[in-house]
Amino acid sequence: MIRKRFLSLVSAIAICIAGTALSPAGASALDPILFVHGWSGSASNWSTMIGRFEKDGYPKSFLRAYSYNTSQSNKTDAETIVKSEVEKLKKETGAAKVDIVAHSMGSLNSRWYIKFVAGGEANVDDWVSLGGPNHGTTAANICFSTSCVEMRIGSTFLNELNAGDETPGTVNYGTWWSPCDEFINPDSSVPLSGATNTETACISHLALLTDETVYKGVREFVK
Ligand SMILES: [Ca+2]
Ligand SMILES: [Ca+2]
Ligand SMILES: [Ca+2]
Repeated sequence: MIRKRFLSLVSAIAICIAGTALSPAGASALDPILFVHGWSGSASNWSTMIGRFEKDGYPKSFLRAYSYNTSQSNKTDAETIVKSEVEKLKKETGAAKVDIVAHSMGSLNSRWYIKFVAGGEANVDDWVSLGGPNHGTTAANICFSTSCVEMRIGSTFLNELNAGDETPGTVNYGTWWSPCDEFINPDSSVPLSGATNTETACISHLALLTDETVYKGVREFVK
């Protein structure tokens, strides 16, 4: 009897060890995240959010923010900068896919990357848009760079980006939009057909970057 119990204890331990071996500690299921800032923003826009992801267990190497020239076309950004940053992040982490978290206009060049740049869709697991002018904003009527013209309601760029499926392929799309966003007019510009669209509290365009409730939602979404 004792021996039998001992044997079943041994096999229980063996099952535990085998179970552990199937998901070794350190082999994180988390995808690395590329953070794409908006018009006239910079990598430092993401400091608060990156700090929170680190505190919640993401390795530093999994969290990449960069600065780029936001006056040029979003197509150029997608084809050159987003593409090379995704590839660098994949290479540095050994990951097969990355997640993208974009603020404001970063939503446009990163979604262009997924939709039109070769290999883009296959490289992205989750895509997040915080206050993205996904269907344009009247705020862009008073600025005149190539990228601003692209952000106008009904621009050729947006018509092309939103033609057919707004959320193409196997990528998991999520948007967060504030009913009080002073830069996105109308506020309903942000939600995308085929995405999980979340209304935030009444917060400003920049507060989408630092709001804790938004962060928690994004963290769950990209897991
Ligand atoms: Ca879709
Ligand atoms: Ca608004
Ligand atoms: Ca993910």
